[in-house]
Order: sequence, then structure tokens, then C-alpha cells
Amino acid sequence: MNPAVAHFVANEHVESTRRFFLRKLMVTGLSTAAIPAWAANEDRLKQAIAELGDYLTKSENFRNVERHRPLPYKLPKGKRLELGLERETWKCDVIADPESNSKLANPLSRESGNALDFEQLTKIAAEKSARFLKVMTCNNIDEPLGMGLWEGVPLREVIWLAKPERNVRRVFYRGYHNDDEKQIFQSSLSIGRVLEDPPGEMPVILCTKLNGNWLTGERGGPVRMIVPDAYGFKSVKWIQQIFLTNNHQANDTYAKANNDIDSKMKSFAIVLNWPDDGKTVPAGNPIPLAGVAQSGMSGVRKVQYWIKPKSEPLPDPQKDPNLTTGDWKDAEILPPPASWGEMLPGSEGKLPPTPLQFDTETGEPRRWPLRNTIAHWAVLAPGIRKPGEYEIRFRSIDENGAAQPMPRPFLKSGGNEIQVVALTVE
Ligand SMILES: Nc1nc2c(c(=O)[nH]1)N[C@H]1C(S)=C(S)[C@@H](COP(=O)(O)O)O[C@H]1N2
Ligand SMILES: [Mo]
Repeated sequence: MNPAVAHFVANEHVESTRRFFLRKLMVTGLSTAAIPAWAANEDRLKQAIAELGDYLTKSENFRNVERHRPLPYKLPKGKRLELGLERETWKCDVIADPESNSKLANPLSRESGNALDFEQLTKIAAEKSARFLKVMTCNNIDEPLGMGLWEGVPLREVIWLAKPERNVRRVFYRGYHNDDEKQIFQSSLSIGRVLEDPPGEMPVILCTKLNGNWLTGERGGPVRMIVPDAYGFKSVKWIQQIFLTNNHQANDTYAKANNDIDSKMKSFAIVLNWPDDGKTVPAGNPIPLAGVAQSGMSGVRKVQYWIKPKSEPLPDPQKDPNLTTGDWKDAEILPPPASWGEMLPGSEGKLPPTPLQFDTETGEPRRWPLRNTIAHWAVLAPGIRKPGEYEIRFRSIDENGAAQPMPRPFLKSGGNEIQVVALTVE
């Protein structure tokens, strides 16, 4: 057995898999005496769940979305030290937008020699550090880039150091961009969002750690912004400049690229590890399905799938563009994993104490799935007797009862189209 599967089989996911497998047997009206004949299918379902991998993504396994040539983390170490792209030399301005009239009593700048440095950040972190789970997703890519446990200093702590006094409506921030104006990548937030977190929401942080380890250059280190409720473009990497401005308009680089820059993360469900040219199953054999659900601002109540013969027409796009009249069946959202990931330092897959979304006494997540993270889901779909070509679709239902892609179907605010994959029954 491959080691990842062996590891998985040893943990609770498999127990919960067994429970819902048994439930499925009961639903389909078979007695538990039929289990031995089905054992191979149970194994296949276990395998499909195991192939989802660890809950947290290893830093180097995130998908990168990056412009800039050369890439800052590919510069030689000496150059990186010189440019403040290493913890030892990192410096960051916290200043007024020169094109605006914001007033700060104590601007921090490299020019005046009092810029924020990593040592100061570490001192603030000793008292005010924040740690939370968040999935990184690009609004233009319909699959998460990676799932992380992020840690750092709330941005507001650093803003208060600069003693803003008046005329401050927004904050915008930039990463290192090779001193080339054309390569600037910046994002902005209202000052209100930075200073106060909506109920249950996590703070915007200057992030220094991912999954318990220092943030690597490839992931945006030494310091990157992490905006928990937003798509990836707000989480600017290689941060070196923070501006306070009286400009009431968003000046995000992504706005120029035709994106909705105010979008909160959306909920959706997708199957994983499904070959582009489809899968083949023997007639009558149950079909193991497993994937991830992204839990956006309205959470995820359900994950559903719909298997349809390819030859059968879809509902009339004028009357039912979102396929709500399909024969949707429920899958199971898996509970929090027993092991969060082997990359967590010295912890055998345990999370460090205690992410903000977790109860400090029980160590359990306060809800599941958590908003702005993922959950794994799985189901053993009943076998199909009739050989032929089929399509399988997937969707989430959020906690308000809205079925994906509703309530926000427009793609500029985040990809959430209903996924479709091919299945051949032989
Ligand atoms: N400095 C900088 N930060 C950036 C970007 C960039 O090109 N430059 N890309 C952004 C976009 S569009 C996304 S989706 C996320 C991707 O984060 P990742 O590469 O860590 O997965 O980084 C954001 N931060
Ligand atoms: Mo992105």
C-alpha cells in the first residue's frame, strides 16, 4: 500500500468513511451481510479519499500566481539581502499616499531610516500574533491554489504605530516589483475592514509563517499580506510598502485587469483527481467520488452530485441556466481531519495551539466547515446498470440554501461554475 494511503487508513477519516458507507448500504436497502462483496468498493472509496492528500498544502505544493521578471525569490541570496527580501534585512514603509492628504504623526519609512523591520514585527507578534486557516484561491481559477495555516501580526497594529490622525479612508500596499513601475502589484482595503473584523471574521495580517514554518520566498516571504475573506490578489507577496490614503476608490492592480475587487470568497464543490478524458467503471459497480468544497462567506451546508446520461439533454438554459432541476444527490462532508498535515513542525499532524477559529478549551473548530477554508467530501455513488457515456456534475449548497453558482454567478467575482466530468460505464 502506498505510504500516503497507509497513513490515511490509520486516521479518523476512514472511520467516518466506514460509517457513511454503512449508511449508504442501508439506504440502498442491502443488508450489512452484503458487506464482504462490497469491500473492494469500500477500499476504492478509501483510496479516493486518501488521494485527496493532507488537509493542509505543503508550501512548495501551492500553485503560484505571480508576475514580476525576474521573480524576487529567484534572485541570488546576496541580492535578496540587499533588496530587503530576507528576514535579516526586510524593511517596510508605512506612510501617507504622496498623492493624497492623509495625515500621519509618525510615518515609518526607509527614507527616514525608521521603517518597520522584522525584529519589530517579531516583538509585536510576541503579544499580538494571529493564526488561522485560510484557503488561497485566485478568483480566475476554479480550483484552490492551496490550503494553509497562516500566522502573523494584524495589519492594524502596524498602522497604529504610524499614528494616523485624519483623512484616512483606505489602505493600499505593494510588494517588491524590481523597481519597475510596470511590475507594481498592489491591492487595497477600506480602513474600516483593517481596523475592525466583522463578527467571526479573521484579521488581515502581515504574515510571516505558513503551516508553522517561516514563509518562503516562493510563497511571498519574508512578509506577505493575508486577507482572510478575500481572493488571492488581495494577499500581496513580498510586502515592502503600505500607504494610507484619502482616496475613496480602490486602486488594486486587479481592478485594471477587469476583476471585481470587492468580492468575498464564494462557496463551491469540485471533484479532484479526475482525468480530463474521464474515468471508466464496470456496470453495476458503485462509483467512488471525492473532492473539496470551498466554504466561502456563506459557508457550505451540502455537497451534491448529479449523474446524467450524456445523451439526455440539459434543462433549457433560458428556464434553468443553473441546472437546479437536475437529479442532485447528497454527498458527505467529511469531518475535520484527525491529522492536519505531516508538514506541521514536530506535531504528528496536530495544529499548534490554537488557531482563532478553534475553541481554546476543546481544541476543536468552532464550526465545520470553517468559512474561507476547504472541507473534504466523498460519496460512494450507486452503480449504474446501463453501459454508456455519462456526465457527473458537482455543486455546493451554502448555509442560506443557495445552490452554486448562485447567489453570485458572475465570474469576475470568483470562479464557481458547476463542474462537469466524463464517466464511461462498460
Ligand atoms: N507581489 C505579488 N503578490 C501577489 C501576486 C503577484 O503577482 N505579485 N499575485 C496575487 C494573486 S493574483 C494571487 S491569486 C495570489 C496567489 O498566491 P500564491 O502564489 O501564494 O498561491 O498571490 C497574489 N499576490
Ligand atoms: Mo489571482
